[in-house]
Amino acid sequence: MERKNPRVDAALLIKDAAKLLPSLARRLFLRNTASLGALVLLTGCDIVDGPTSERALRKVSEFNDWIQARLFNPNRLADTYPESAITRPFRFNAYYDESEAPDVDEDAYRLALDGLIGNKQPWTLDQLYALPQETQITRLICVEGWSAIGKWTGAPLRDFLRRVGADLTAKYVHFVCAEGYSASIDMPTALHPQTQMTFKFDGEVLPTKFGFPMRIRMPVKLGFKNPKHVVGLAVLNNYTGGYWEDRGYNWFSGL
Ligand SMILES: Nc1nc2c(c(=O)[nH]1)N[C@H]1C(S)=C(S)[C@@H](COP(=O)(O)O)O[C@H]1N2
Ligand SMILES: [Mo]
Repeated sequence: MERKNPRVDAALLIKDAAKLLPSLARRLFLRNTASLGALVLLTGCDIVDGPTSERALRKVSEFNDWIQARLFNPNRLADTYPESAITRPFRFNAYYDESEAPDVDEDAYRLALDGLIGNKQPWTLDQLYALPQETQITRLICVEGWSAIGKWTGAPLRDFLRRVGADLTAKYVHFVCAEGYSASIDMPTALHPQTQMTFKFDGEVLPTKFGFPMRIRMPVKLGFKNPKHVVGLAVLNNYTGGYWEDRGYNWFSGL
């Protein structure tokens, strides 16, 4: 939580969170069609018994993803903040303890490319560092109920995707992380101007806990869709899910 100006910040936080959370689609759905009958119709499932009701909920969640992907405005920017708004210390989060963050060897590091990409030559860290870079001060919002404003520097992912000859009409970009985490995003989000291959946090080389040597930072997605320690990137037309996506979080989870 920021301490500078709690009143103003609370208002901004609600605004940011409201944009990120899947509330709009859910509200529309609830207002217009929420009834047991509508749910049965929408999902094609009889939702009385346990396993079927789970399947029905999954269908609703897929419907939510589908609506949200269609509401996504690729030109709308997430809010940016002044240096004074940066949250220090910044919060660490992962499915493991901070001391277990993977130690990636920078000399051995290669970013592996796969799928619908013209030039699949792996990239060394020096090659990645040579890409034109930008800095953003934006808010990371975790689904667990906290958020923090940070400063990240790196190359816009869309520039990288163009450079390697990725098929920009493909549906998904999938990321693989050094310790086994993964996430996949829709192509419009991958091409969003604020979606970044990040090399620096708060002006310094990414510390281990925040994803050394490279993470993907996307202020238009919830925190869990911002993979750290990225070692592989694939451009795909088939849905692959991800670590939390496979455990029930909404796949789209974005603005
Ligand atoms: N490789 C990897 N990336 C990850 C995670 C993880 O467990 N492993 N956790 C995600 C979650 S849930 C959040 S909220 C953010 C936290 O990023 P931070 O440590 O920079 O705050 O990282 C995301 N990226
Ligand atoms: Mo998170």
